[in-house]
Amino acid sequence: MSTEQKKGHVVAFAFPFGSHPTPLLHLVQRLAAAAPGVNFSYFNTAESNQKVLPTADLKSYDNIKAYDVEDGAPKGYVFSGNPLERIELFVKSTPDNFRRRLEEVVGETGLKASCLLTDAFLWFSVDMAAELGIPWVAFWTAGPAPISLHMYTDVIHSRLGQNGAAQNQDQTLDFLPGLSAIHASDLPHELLHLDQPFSRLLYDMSLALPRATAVVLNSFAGIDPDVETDLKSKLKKILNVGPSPPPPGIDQDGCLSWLSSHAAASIAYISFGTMLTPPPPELLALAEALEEKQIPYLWSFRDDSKRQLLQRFFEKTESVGKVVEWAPQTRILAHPSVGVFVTHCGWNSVVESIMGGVPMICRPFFGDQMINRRRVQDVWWIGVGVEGGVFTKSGMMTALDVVMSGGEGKKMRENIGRLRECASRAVAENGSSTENFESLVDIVTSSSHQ
Ligand code: U2F
Repeated sequence: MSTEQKKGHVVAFAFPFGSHPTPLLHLVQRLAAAAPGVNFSYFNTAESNQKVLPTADLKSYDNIKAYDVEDGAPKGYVFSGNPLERIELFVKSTPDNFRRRLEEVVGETGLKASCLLTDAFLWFSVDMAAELGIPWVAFWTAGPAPISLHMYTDVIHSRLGQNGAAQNQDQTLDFLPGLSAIHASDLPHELLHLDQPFSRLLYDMSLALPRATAVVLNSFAGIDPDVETDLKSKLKKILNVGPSPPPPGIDQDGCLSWLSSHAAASIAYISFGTMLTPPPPELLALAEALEEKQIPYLWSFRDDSKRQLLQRFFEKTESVGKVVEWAPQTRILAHPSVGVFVTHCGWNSVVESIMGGVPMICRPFFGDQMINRRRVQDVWWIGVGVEGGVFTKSGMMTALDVVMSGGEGKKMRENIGRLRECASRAVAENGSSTENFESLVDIVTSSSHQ
């Protein structure tokens, strides 16, 4: 079917940082396969597109086109190194950068937008969609608990105060449905302090989400039932469509054959996602604990500024360790040799660990990661945090003992098994995530007939 013959034009706007753009692109690909009669456009910054598009195989879709939008950085701008700087420049350039590009694309193709499917952070889409008279579908890339906490920002401020430093950090949020295990200390900085542009963006998002036609999550029914029920009362439609089918993940460094030469559940897989590396003293403590316990490890490590620090450790442990710049994570976590995942608790990593049946040692850093750690450790019982919240040699050794050799580790694996069954039911034929995905296809295609 040629572009002109296709009905409808779904326009996806990515938030171009961390692992946000990739899951949105995967969702667009799933939708494009399910609705071949609809055109899809994927808008992202050039820098982020250069990272995500090469792995996406868009050539096999004749109904997806990717476009670059401006990132807000003036020509020749020299970044200070603060990661928030890029985000703030980008946020300042919205919504005009997306609006301009959309007008150009509509002009070039003659295809008016029939639905906006955007990262939930890009809340301005609600007004843009209203102006165009089309639905706004918001994609939330994290779990149900963090979105619920954002929806309760005002209540949290009235109970705890806006100044995080003045609070009792151990106070639990037992005044919020399904969130009583969360401590004040788990709350992200940007939820408590609304004075920064990024915090403001998240607050504005929480006000906009109830107006969305649907909010889509890479999550599944039953993982946080009380939170889900409460969210249903606040949003028009909430569609858990996960866990998303894992991307193939190319194994260019031979991780899988390396894993296969090891005993079942013997390896520690270490990765801190796409945005961070722990600070130097913690990296050293983690390395010392692995060495002392003689745990074979597979480490996804690509921070050249900190590589020198670990060089001696990597050399000394060469016979038991493997270090790669990028690992096919979903396939690694599904491998029987992996016994523990040392993680920052990014939402995708947590879901992938559940699907792989691997218990976690959690060292969260920012955003939703402390909330995810709390759920892993105290609600689902499928992992542990590290003593004192930061890596120390002794704390890490204790955590490794708990997860890899004790009866507790066995119990965690059983608990993960139950969650995994729940996820598998959700994505089976007639499962809730399968049905939700069909509803999403309906929203996208019915708006195409307007
Ligand atoms: C931000 O999270 P991150 O991007 O840092 O981390 P994850 O949500 O865990 O996603 C990382 C993804 O990258 C993949 C891995 C995940 O799908 O499988 N990956 C890989 O394939 N190979 C590697 O060597 C390393 C990673 C943010 F920081 C979090 O707080 C949020 O929860 C998250 C979602 O909004 O975005």
